[in-house]
Amino acid sequence: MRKALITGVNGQDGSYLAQLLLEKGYQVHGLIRRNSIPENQTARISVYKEIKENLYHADMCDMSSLLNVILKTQPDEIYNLAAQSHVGVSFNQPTYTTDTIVKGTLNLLEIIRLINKDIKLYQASSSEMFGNSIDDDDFQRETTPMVPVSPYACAKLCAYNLVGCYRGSYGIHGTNGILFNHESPRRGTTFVTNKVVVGAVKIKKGLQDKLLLGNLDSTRDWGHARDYVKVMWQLMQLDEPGDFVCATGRSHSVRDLCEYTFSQLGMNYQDYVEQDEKFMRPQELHHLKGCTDKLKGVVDVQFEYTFHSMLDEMIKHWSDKL
Ligand code: NAP
Ligand code: F7E
Repeated sequence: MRKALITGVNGQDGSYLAQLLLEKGYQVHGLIRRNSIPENQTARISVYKEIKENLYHADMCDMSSLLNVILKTQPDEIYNLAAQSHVGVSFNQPTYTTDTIVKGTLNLLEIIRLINKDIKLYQASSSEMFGNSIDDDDFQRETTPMVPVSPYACAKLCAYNLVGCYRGSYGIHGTNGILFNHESPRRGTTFVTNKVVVGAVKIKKGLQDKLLLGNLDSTRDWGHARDYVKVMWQLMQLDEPGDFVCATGRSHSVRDLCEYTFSQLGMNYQDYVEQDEKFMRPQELHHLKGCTDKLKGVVDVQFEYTFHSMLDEMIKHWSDKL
């Protein structure tokens, strides 16, 4: 039985990945943080009974806690998904964001180097690393210059480079998935997709009057987390590690997102959405659209969801729940 360790197992992606790996017959171990409300630690994974006994308290910034978990679990594959993952928050907490991402990734690489170089590492890299660089055809790809514009993205770029450095220097099987935005009903509600869906559903139900947002003109290449965790696993099965963009190749603006969501609920977003300075970032990444030619050369990419079917699922989820 293959063994996987997921850092950030209680996150959006961690929970879907845990489910996928359990279905594939893995023994799945997960790293969680201590929270004063214990239920919050496992909010997204409590349905997966098989991993209940395989959860360990640890923190990405605490190397000894990571070493302890890795020695105990002896994983074949580590999926490093833990991070302070909110770009806006990273401007308020740059040091902590950098610690979780850079120090956390380096801690894992050093442990792998020192105890077992056969452990494969998947690193959750991000399209944010490109910043406002864009190729002439309007896409970002593996060769597009990376010029990050937020503390989060700077940290992700450093971690990305560390994975490449350890791959070249020590032969570690470290793969960077450069994932573009991916969402789901399990997305944190301060990310724009779920914020818009929850806000629109609450307005429809008379629970809220208006929705305050930041920049409506930025565009993102939004996929579904359930589709993207399949790619994470596929990449880890390759003989050769590498750096790969994962995206849908289609882009929509925040305004498009609002328009579609409110119209599906029989409303006009312009009657309810207001811009608020509080949600603007000191520096914005304006446009993201990913080219997956390299990825499609090595794995069979089959996405189940489109932008609209993903939003339909999220709208239904929150309409039922709220
Ligand atoms: P998420 O929902 O925010 O999950 C992040 C997880 O990391 C949470 O479980 C969180 O714990 C954990 N975590 C945070 N700081 C930690 C620390 N210091 N020590 C241990 N665990 C810590 O993020 P996601 O959307 O699933 O994303 C997964 C990874 O992919 C992240 O690294 C993110 O930066 C990256 N990424 C995401 C996207 C995207 O669009 N979703 C795109 C590209 C890259 P709690 O559960 O206790 O909060
Ligand atoms: O913002 C704009 C905001 O916070 C998307 C993370 O998973 O994907 C995510 O980062 C866009 C930005 O995601 C609000 O300015 C407008 O242009 O949902 P988001 P993100 O910043 O793209 C990347 C790939 C990651 O790696 C990250 O971990 O929407 N926007 N108004 C807003 N955004 C938020 N959060 N809240 C607003 O009110």
